[in-house]
Amino acid sequence: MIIHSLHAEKILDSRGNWTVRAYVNGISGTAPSGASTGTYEAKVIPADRAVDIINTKLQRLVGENFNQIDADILIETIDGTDNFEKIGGNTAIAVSFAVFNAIHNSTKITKKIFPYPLGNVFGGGAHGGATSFQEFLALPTKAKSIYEALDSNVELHHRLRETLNKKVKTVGINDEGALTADIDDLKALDIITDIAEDVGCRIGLDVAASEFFNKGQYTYRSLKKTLSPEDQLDFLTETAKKYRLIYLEDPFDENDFKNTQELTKKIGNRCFVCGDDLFVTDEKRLQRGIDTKTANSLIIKPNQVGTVSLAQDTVSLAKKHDITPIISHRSAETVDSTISRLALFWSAPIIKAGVIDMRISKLNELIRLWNMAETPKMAKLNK
Ligand code: 2PG
Ligand code: MG
Repeated sequence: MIIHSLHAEKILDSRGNWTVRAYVNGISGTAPSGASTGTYEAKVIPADRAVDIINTKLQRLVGENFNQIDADILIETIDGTDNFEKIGGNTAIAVSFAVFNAIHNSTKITKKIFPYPLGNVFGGGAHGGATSFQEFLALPTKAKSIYEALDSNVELHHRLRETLNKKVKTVGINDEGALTADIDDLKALDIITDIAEDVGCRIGLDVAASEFFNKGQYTYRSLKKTLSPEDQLDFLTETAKKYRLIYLEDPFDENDFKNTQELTKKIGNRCFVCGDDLFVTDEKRLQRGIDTKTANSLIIKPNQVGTVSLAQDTVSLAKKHDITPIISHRSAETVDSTISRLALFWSAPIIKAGVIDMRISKLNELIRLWNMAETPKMAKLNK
């Protein structure tokens, strides 16, 4: 594809902060951003600067014939650092997404295997809410179609809202459209698990443990307890067993490969033990995880590494070693739905993309693709 035009503008994201939207040949890509960011993520620069860089430095892409990899390599070369220190990972991903969308704009998507939506129904931590666990996630493992899958997740969200409204004084909504209430982590699990079975969902958690790890201890505010890493290992092993958890993301601090490995040894045959802040979509960190058998799945957030191609390299490495790649949104989003198309392109079996409010842009894109596919099928989950 020849890039005839490239330009950018500053737009608002779901937290009301400015972000950057790039256009390649009139087709857009937008940078999302996180609240519980991993230390090793690509650097984020202010939206004004990102816009300026796209409209000046990155104009070197205009006039050339590109595939995704060559465009992404040129973006990396223009930056010239390891972590997009100069042009910003947000600048890079907006352009890289726009390139992807422009390339695939006119081609019919022929992929048939659809990812299960992993939906955040209740939350706390850095996204707002009383619990230390950041996300209580629904996975509609029994669904036979994307419609059934989304139906299960919204049903769980609706019933949970009703139940909480009856039981708790103040019920709210956080950054990702997940419900919040003044209950502790285990009470929340009790209530959610009761409903989940009824609607065909299994439950998972994004512990996002780095956010409440301080001076070598995990402090659970609502449960009023502080755990050593060894106690955290026991606590999560028991919790996974008691609530039949199918998914546990970032169970330990982002530098703790060892305890994550222990947990995977204990529950990895029946639960996705997943690295997000731990791997930050980075090929080298994932390789370290593979060498030490640290986790059996990882979160893929293209903006953590800055380009579609770098994220794709990590997806390929994961698949080669039977590590399940889970494509994910960020807590601050726009209506950009590139990750839904990427999940299909990469045949990822799971996509983490929210349940309600503006997150529906990703979910409704999955529906569009489902209806366009000739014989669509849900992916196989190996848990
Ligand atoms: C996460 C994400 C998305 P954030 O931790 O997995 O749910 O949150 O974008 O704030 O890092
Ligand atoms: Mg996470």
